[in-house]
Amino acid sequence: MKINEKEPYENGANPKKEHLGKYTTDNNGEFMTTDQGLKINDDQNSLKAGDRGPTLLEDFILREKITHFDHERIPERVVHARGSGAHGVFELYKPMGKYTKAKFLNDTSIKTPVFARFSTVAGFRGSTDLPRDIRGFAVKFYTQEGNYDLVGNNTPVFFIQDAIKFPDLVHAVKPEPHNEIPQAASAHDTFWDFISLMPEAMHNIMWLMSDRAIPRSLRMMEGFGIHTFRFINDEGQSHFVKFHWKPKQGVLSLAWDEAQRLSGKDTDFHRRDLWEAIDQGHFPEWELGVQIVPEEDEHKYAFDLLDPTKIIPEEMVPVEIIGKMTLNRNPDNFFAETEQVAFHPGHLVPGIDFTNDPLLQGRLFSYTDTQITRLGGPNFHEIPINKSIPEVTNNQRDGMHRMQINKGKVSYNPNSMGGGCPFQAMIAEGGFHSYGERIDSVKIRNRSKSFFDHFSQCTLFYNSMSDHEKRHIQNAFSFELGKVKLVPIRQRMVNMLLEIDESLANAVADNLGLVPKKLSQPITDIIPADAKLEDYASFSNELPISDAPSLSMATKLPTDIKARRIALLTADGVNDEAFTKVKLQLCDRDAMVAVIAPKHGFVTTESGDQYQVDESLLTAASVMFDAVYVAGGDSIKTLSANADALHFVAEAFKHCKPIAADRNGTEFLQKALPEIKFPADGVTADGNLEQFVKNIQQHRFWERECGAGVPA
Ligand code: HDE
Repeated sequence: MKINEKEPYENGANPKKEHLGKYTTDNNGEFMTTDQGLKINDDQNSLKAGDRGPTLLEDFILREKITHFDHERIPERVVHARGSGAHGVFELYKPMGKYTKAKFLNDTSIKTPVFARFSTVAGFRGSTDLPRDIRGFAVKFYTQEGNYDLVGNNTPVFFIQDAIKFPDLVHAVKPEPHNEIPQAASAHDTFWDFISLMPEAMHNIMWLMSDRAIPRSLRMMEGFGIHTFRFINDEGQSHFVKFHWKPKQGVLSLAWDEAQRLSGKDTDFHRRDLWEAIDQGHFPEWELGVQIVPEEDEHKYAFDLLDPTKIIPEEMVPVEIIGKMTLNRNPDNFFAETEQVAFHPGHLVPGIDFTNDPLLQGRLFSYTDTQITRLGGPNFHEIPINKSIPEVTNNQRDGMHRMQINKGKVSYNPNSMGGGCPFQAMIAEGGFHSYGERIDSVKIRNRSKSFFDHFSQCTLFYNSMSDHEKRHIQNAFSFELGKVKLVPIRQRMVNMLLEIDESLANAVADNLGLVPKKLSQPITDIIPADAKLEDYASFSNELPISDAPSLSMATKLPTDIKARRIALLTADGVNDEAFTKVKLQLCDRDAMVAVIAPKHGFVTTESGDQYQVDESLLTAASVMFDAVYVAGGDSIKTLSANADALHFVAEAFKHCKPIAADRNGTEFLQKALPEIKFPADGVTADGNLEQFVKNIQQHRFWERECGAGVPA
């Protein structure tokens, strides 16, 4: 039996857990002991000289407990500190042997266990889930050939082209060093100062200013490997490959105002959403896609495949779907698993290899290096969440926190005393062999001219947006730059936008009270001293397409309402059908319906039946839900007199959410939204449940933003 086939997720059997063996414990039925295994008789009182006397230094139980507590924290990740993880499984749809010999991409009967960690980039570990930020999308595949990590983001490009700029980028976006403000936000001077001098960042900045950077849920994001990698087949032939994760849940966003409010109302909104969806059996799924480019086409495109600030538009090279990841188990312990998991783009298996992307090359150094500080030494691969399925057998020895007890005298190679073990594996036996790329060049600190076009793909991205997405990008730039104090930085940014799209530059400049100016010459600080300015100035890529629908989120709506959150607004006297029909039918479609009422406890219907309240108007807010249903009845009198209830609906309307009411529920809507004429887009006033469901699938009615607006 193939080891990966011992499926973790059926019948409660879990090879990862078996593999964790004695490390997992739930304390059930056990005596409390010290770290030395001594049974503890009193864990409530320290040892003192007399009832009221001083505590004695002798109290080793107290000292051990406090000492351990004192050292409970480890350094958080330098970036991507705030994260949420889940276990799952990867299943292959079709063998990919033509391109790669990786075993987990060849045998459709293998189910590969995975652990995924999603993260924000800039904020500290305890920061909000809801900043405008890129999200990390890292997946560890526990394959039979060792761990393979696909450490990507939810945008397909990155801010910089060369690893040497990464510390600068991160210093610029993190809270400013003198006062550590602002937390988890790019809307401040140092970030935009840096960006305004780094035109290569503009493509990822366009994604960052788009709705992609305020996802509705971690379950509703696409993921991208960003760099071009290589697939290597059994013949040693290489193909370039880009990786994509496509969520089955659709690709959806929040409204920016909503994200900011959620940061206060439920700062763990994304973490909770992922946890509850998995907990309730609504397992999120992503399909894995690949874009494959034959080796001989390396120079065919108007952009460089090694440049991580560029995409290969799907309209030029389609994404081939090859498998599916399902996240189906929450971690048992956040620290042990989500916090201690150590990803690394250099964790490879035979059949996958690197390219010379200079950003990727730098990453290959960084990840192990950072784990040594973060996880306290070189043995972090022994932490259960990081352990590979194949046993680790090599001559690495000792170091902090070594768990493995290596037997025998021999810890070197070659040896005769250990019978030559452990053996090196031939390629045919699964030994990893780097792709033999020919390299014949001079050493040089330079950037290829093929990396110099920074704006064509920004324009492509902007052109591909729907109207509301363009509007949101304009607003996001206006917000972020509006928070910048130094006017010359704002000016440099709107000048840069003029290189992308005139209407975008004008809209943002207008909001900032500025006029965009044509760049008189390219921004020179990234041009190497010996480069000719004319070469740089004239370098512009002609893309064969002027818009790419695949870039717009508007084309990626879900086809169901699975795990979407619906608020059922009620009070005593509500009609019975709210529960016997509305709630039931929505739950039948796997929606997550919460009963909201002025108070906790129970709500009594017209007929006198009682139903449990999930949240009161004090603890719930409309920003925690995708849609609101106001059920009619006598309850409407109570709700109409309740300012929180009126605000709940007005705010949902402001954030363009579907709203439905039945019977006299409409009167309540009218009171909450006196300026709005019903019927309005996305508002179902006649209790038509089918229409409400369709509206939830559509997610938001963004055109409402163009109306008068509501004071919520
Ligand atoms: Fe990372 N990155 N990164 N990064 N990165 C880290 O590693 C780094 C880059 C990404 O959930 C760190 O374990 C450098 C691109 C994710 O644990 C660190 C460069 C992409 C995560 C590091 C990059 C990523 C990290 C911090 C430029 C998308 C979180 C803690 C050369 C393809 C993984 C850690 C998790 C984490 C370095 C650029 C994705 C410091 C030097 C491009 C998803 O090693």
